[in-house]
Amino acid sequence: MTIKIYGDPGSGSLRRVTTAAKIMGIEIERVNVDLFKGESQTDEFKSRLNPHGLTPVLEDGDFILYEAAAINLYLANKVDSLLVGTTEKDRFQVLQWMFWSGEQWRIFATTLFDERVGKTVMGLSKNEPVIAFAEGKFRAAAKVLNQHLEGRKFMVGQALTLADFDIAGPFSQIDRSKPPLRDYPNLMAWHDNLLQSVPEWAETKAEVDNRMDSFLESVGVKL
Ligand SMILES: N[C@@H](CCC(=O)N[C@@H](CS)C(=O)NCC(=O)O)C(=O)O
Repeated sequence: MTIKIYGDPGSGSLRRVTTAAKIMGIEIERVNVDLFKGESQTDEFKSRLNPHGLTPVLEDGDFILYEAAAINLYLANKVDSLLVGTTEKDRFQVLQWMFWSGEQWRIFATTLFDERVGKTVMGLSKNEPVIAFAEGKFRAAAKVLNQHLEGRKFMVGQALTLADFDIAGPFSQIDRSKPPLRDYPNLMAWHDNLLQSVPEWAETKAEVDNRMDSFLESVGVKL
């Protein structure tokens, strides 16, 4: 039975999974969830797939799993992928960055998305102190990442791992939610290298951009 992945093509979180699945050669069936129509917030979605009303969600037979990082580890485990790291130490460092990026990195990019994109689409006014707080936290984390990435092509070791996708997540909405990434040259160079050396990451960028830009145009929103 094919593994189903639920999500919206405009989602940077879904993109982390679809990119990794493609690289690992795992066939998935995409199930579209229109987040702008609130399709992840229905009672049916919450009771069957994710009580938090968030995507992506994996369905593998009767097994349901949410959180993109957990889904990627599950997929990697199925095929013994080296995307989890090549040595034991690398594998724990991959986990370190994956856990850290959920709590200390992407959360602030998500806040900037909610404030700058979500609220604009809904016609609500932005909370400037919240934006300033999120930007401050994001910058503190970006500074450390920028130092870590000096002279490196990948987050861990010498090869692409799941940590790269988790850290790269905020680049998905860079021109819309405007996280201050462009002030950190090593981060930008690392991400440019990902786009050039990992065609699957470039493909999913185009998918996110197309979905987001056409949606924003359809509702007359210019950011
Ligand atoms: N920590 C979660 C984040 C998931 C998340 O924020 N998903 C967003 C799309 S990128 C979503 O489904 N939002 C739906 C909503 O808020 O209604 C993960 O990494 O999977």
